[in-house]
Amino acid sequence: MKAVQYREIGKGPEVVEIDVPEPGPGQIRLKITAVGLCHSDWFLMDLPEEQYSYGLPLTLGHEGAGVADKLGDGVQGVQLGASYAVYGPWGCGLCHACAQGAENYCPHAAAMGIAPPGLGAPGAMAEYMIVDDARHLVALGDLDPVESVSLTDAGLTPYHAIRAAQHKLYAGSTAVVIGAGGLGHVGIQILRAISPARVIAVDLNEDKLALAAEVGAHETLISGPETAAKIRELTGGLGAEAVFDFVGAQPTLDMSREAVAIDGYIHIVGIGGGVLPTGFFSTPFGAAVRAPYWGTRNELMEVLDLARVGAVSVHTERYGIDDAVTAYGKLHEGTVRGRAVVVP
Ligand code: NAD
Ligand code: 9ON
Ligand code: ZN
Ligand code: ZN
Repeated sequence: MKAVQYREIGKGPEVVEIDVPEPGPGQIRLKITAVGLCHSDWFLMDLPEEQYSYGLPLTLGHEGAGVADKLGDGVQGVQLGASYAVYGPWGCGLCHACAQGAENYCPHAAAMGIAPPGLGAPGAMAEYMIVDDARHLVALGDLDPVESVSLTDAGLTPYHAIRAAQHKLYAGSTAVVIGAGGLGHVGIQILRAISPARVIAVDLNEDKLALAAEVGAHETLISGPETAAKIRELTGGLGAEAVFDFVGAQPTLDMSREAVAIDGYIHIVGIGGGVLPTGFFSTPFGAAVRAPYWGTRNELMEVLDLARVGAVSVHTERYGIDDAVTAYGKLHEGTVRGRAVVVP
């Protein structure tokens, strides 16, 4: 089968031919119907060898959807031929966090050698993939897999961050979304769907800001050294009750710190390598800073339900598997509008 793999440090993704995998006991083989490209794929492919820990060769793709194609021994509750989304942050399944559906915060996964597909385990950017357990599948039903696959990360991750800040998002409050790319453009829609907050979107790129306005941002601002002051101006000097930074680089973390209100929330979602000093004389009184990771299983169900009622939709660009390298190139240069999705 065809697969898109990262095989050699510094060489970027490659389309290769590999064997179709067989499901072991308890596992499910999916025939992939759609797989999203995330900027984290570039985060790991840009790492120097001494910091790279995802294994090689790595089949990419941590936003996956497919049709159940073959069941390993003992699998129950999965319908052959039915359409599923893959819940990516695989945990041990047994601990307190996993019991709450928060496998994204399983403290045992790494030590047990459990890694998410596409971020250690073979991912979804292939014609087939193996899912380790039925609990990592969520039924898509009638949802179009291409339109909805990115909800497993570009939807789930902002949803998880926004839900944790929801008590700050009362009528009259302001939420700032920094980075209106794959995650950000879905985050804006989630904010509009589940809160009355005013949404200010910030990006370096005018096209991304146009998309942000199209999907519901009330205000859009070009990102730069003056942006935090503009956010303060728009909020009568108070700042934003919640800031969601989908970039996480030093300039955007500085902006987040300068733009957040007293007792506000900063959620650093982007893994851009910046550091945000928190404490007296650095952040406003009461301000909380959090770096959330992905989301929970039940939150994935909820975000898919938001799509079912039409409250959230992913703007997608479709590519065949042979064009995956081109799509990754566009993601790297910042010219994808919304999310690039490969349809094998
Ligand atoms: P993307 O490339 O689709 O979007 C990034 C957006 O940020 C682009 O629109 C770009 O123009 C904008 N941007 C870049 N620099 C900026 C700046 N200085 N100011 C304002 N905007 C700027 O990326 P994505 O796939 O949406 O991922 C966003 C980030 O979130 C990445 O760092 C990714 O690795 C990370 N991520 C984290 C988690 C998590 O669990 N914490 C999950 C998924 C992705
Ligand atoms: O889902 C993503 O994009 C994040 C959570 C991946 C982070 C990592 O492990 O590189
Ligand atoms: Zn991702
Ligand atoms: Zn666990």
